[in-house]
Amino acid sequence: MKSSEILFPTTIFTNNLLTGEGVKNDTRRLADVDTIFANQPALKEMDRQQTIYRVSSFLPVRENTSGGLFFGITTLYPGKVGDEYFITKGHYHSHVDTAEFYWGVEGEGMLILMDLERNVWAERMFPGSLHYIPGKVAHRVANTGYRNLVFSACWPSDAGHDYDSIARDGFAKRLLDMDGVPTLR
Ligand code: M6P
Ligand code: ZN
Repeated sequence: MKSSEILFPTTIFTNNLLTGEGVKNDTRRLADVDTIFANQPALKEMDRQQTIYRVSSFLPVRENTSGGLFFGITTLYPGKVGDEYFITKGHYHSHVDTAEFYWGVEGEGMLILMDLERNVWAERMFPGSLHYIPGKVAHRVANTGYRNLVFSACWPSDAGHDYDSIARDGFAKRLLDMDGVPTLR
């Protein structure tokens, strides 16, 4: 019984990292995500062991629990493979109808979105930008700046990640640095 008790939270969120119960930290190195980039010759010249992003997630319930929520904070480092900005893998949700919030915390970037008809568009990310990602929309983030891009996310615990569709078909457009201007091509 928690009646009248005053509790300390089991999980803490400081310096863009989570610590405590239910926390999972993942590191994505260039070697883990190299197939997502178009310019494979440019990639061959790069240090494939470099980390391109880190994800700290708070998973207070089991994966696939209906009615629960997950929380994450991602730090995406600045850089490019050829003209293409560093990006997250990107995914649809396995339960394709489920939505998600992303919001910008630090740095500058772009949230790249693609619907099931493969229409692609993007929203600018900056500290305080808030993004509602509806169901049936794949989402990936690009760092278009010179500093770390930090963004947070909140999604249903039964959403799941469908990476396979993106691994197979990619996004229909890429975000490229065209003379210093981020451009979808
Ligand atoms: C956000 C959430 C996570 C996701 C992470 C990195 O924090 O959407 O579910 O894992 O971004 O994105 P991805 O899984 O596409 O690499
Ligand atoms: Zn998602």
